[in-house]
Amino acid sequence: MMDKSKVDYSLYLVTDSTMLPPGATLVSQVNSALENGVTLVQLREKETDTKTFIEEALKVQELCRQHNVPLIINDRVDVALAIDADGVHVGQDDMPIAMVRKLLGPDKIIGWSVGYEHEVQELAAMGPQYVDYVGLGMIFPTETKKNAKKSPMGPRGVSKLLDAMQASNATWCRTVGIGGLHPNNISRVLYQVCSEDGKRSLDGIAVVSDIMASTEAGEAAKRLRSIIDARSYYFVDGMDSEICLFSWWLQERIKSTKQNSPLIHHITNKVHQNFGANVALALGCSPIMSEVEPEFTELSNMPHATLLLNTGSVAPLETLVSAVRAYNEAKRPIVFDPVGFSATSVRLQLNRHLLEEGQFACIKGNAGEILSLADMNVGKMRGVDSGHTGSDISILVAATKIVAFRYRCVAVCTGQVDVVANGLNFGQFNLSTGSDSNPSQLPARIVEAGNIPVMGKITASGCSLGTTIACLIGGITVEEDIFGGVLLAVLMYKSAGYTASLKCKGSGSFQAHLIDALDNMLTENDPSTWFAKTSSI
Ligand code: 3NM
Ligand code: MG
Repeated sequence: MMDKSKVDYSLYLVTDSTMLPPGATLVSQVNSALENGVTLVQLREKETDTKTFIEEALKVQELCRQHNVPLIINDRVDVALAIDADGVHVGQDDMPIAMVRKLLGPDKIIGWSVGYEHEVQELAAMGPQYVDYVGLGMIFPTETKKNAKKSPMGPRGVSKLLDAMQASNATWCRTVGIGGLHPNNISRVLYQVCSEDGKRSLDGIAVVSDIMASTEAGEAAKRLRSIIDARSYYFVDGMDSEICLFSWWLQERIKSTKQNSPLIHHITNKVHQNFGANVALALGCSPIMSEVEPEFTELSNMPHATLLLNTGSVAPLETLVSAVRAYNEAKRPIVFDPVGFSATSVRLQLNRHLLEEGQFACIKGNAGEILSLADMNVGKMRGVDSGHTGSDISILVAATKIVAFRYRCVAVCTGQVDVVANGLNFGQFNLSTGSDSNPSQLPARIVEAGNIPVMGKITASGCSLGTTIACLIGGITVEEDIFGGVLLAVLMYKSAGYTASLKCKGSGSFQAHLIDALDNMLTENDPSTWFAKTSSI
């Protein structure tokens, strides 16, 4: 007898015989998958006659039993009862849960497809006797589910559903993510998806095509298994997250930027393009401005390619989305600058869409943008850009930490005092139990160099901090980290601003001096002379 409280949901195979590659059968694919780490199998055969379905189900059941893996039947409660399967999975339009439970009895597994918060509320209202696990999706676009009524919710949408489950105390219910999951996005989904109280993450992932359509189903399952078991996600392959602020470390960092001369792909607003390119050149990097979709994949695969995505750009949403996909897939960092995050409804939608779907190494914004991103009351914060009081700073620190946590990134809030918060969690994720921390516990630092009013008199000075961050994290190689790189960039840029403000004769020459200062800082590489200071908060 299966004990349903002990089911391992980590790698859930959902079948579909219509996509089998030549030479493979349903049974052969499931067998290869079971031998390589799949922990749960669902027979989901929409186009098979009942008789054949039952024959196949019995064969799959025998294999599952050999591997001690539960077998779930999609939709067909009658088939599940007839063969004594371990459970049934139903969608929102299938038999109501209460009836399924009545027919199956208390010991079988019931899974339910959930895509919206109101469905989570229904789940919670039913209580623990009904649904054992939910499939949360769809996460990314997929060809597998024909005529899907839902649109992709991205990892962020899944986190919101976990928040709803926490809020309604649906703690008994296990969760798997589904929809468009493949080796190139699974680790970041598991890493990114977490309830905001830090207590709940996905129990596993469910895939159809990645295994069923594979000519090497065993290899496909093995690959997924190793990604899940690694419990880690890196923005740059092989990177760790030791933060070290000794001068020599900063010097090494700068050296590696110089040596690697990262390609800094800008998608940014017109006003920033020229300035950003000059800042990148001053920092020894190669700038490129491209909104040419067909070349994104090629660009993202160039050595040390890094994307600065500034949504003050006028590029269409599809262009921005495909840039994010290309860099996420190539595992190269993206610095996201959501300019005027919620200034208009169009921008809000565009920025939200990108945040729901992508994974960013760094999100940088001014106080207004960071507060909006954290869903904090912006009305109260009017005027924060000019002169913080002590309490203002603590609000900004709290908001920056929320953004860092929610989007699993390093978040930067710029202003007279810059705040940098680290939500990377050392690249680690857990299944089921959340992230070992909540937003308020994240490490954060402030960076200050006094007030530099002339900074606000030139255009795109904030955007060029984005460029600086992209340059410094673009040069990162193994063993080094994003948080340190972002912090270094913030320190460097603020110090350059301070130096330039002493030398300039007005805002026009300030810009030239700012570029000079960055250029000199890179050449001299002596962080002990930099003016800006950082402290933890
Ligand atoms: N259910 P693939 S998405 C069966 O959102 C199914 O509920 C979904 O297939 C949901 O792994 C989906 O090939 C198909 O993308 C997932
Ligand atoms: Mg169904």
